Amino acid sequence: MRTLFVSDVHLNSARAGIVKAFLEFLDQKARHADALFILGDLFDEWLGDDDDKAPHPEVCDALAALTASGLPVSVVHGNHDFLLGKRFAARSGCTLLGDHTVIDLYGTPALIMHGDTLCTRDVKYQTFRKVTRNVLLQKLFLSMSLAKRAERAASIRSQSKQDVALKPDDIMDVTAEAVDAMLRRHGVRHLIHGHTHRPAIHDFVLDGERATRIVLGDWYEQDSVLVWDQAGYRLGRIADV
Ligand code: LP5
Ligand code: MN
Repeated sequence: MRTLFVSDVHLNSARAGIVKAFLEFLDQKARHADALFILGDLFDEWLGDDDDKAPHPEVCDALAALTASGLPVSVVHGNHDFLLGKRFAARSGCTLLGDHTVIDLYGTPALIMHGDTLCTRDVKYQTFRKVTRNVLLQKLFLSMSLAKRAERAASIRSQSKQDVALKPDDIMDVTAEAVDAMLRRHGVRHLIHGHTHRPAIHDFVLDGERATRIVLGDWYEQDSVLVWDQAGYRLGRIADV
């Protein structure tokens, strides 16, 4: 009886080792869980549900096999794969969640999200996010050929890379104000997210109550996973859980 969380796997054909590790995770550890939550950036690039470049078909098939076996898999959009849509959901059997969702973890309510909306000091990113989450602009983008979309995405990525190199590190982390406001708004004291690639468990006090923010790491080197069961939670690497 346990629920698993992963985030920022960033699957990409250039990272064969990570693809292999993730497929093994789906086929082994995940099979014995109650539920799996993928908190964004599962794919390093997803240019629409017709984006069938490797390793997308293989990963969708593995997710489909897992969900067909009865395991509920929920997926949150990340800033790299926010175009995951209905066809992906139908094909993989995964449930696409909204940006911020409260779930029940064996009696403890917890708010889950990708985490990018908490980085409120990264004003340039937040503007970029607003534009790219506009439904009409997304429709326009998706109406272009896949080749054209890939071209546009490459230029956005290169601009983003240049910007990230110049941004001070702390700007790209969450702000305490955004975290507090989010917990208050949803009336919970547990938050689980990824995005910042800074795995940690932060315990603090909010309005006189104990609160916890659990940050999942990425899969570049860490294959970070959070396990939650009736006894509590553990944040570690696949081999440890
Ligand atoms: O990638 P990472 O983790 O290093 O950096 C992120 C933020 N960057 C991004 C961009 C992604 O890397 C690439 C997304 C490609 C999407 C392709 C599909 C496009 C669909 C369009 C549909 C309408 O998320 C980075 C953060 C960092 O995390 C830390 O949180 O700082 O944010 C940026 O770098 C944003 C830049 O500062 C601004 C980018 C400007 C790009 C200009 C093009 C705008 C045109 C958009 C309209 C189509
Ligand atoms: Mn991200």
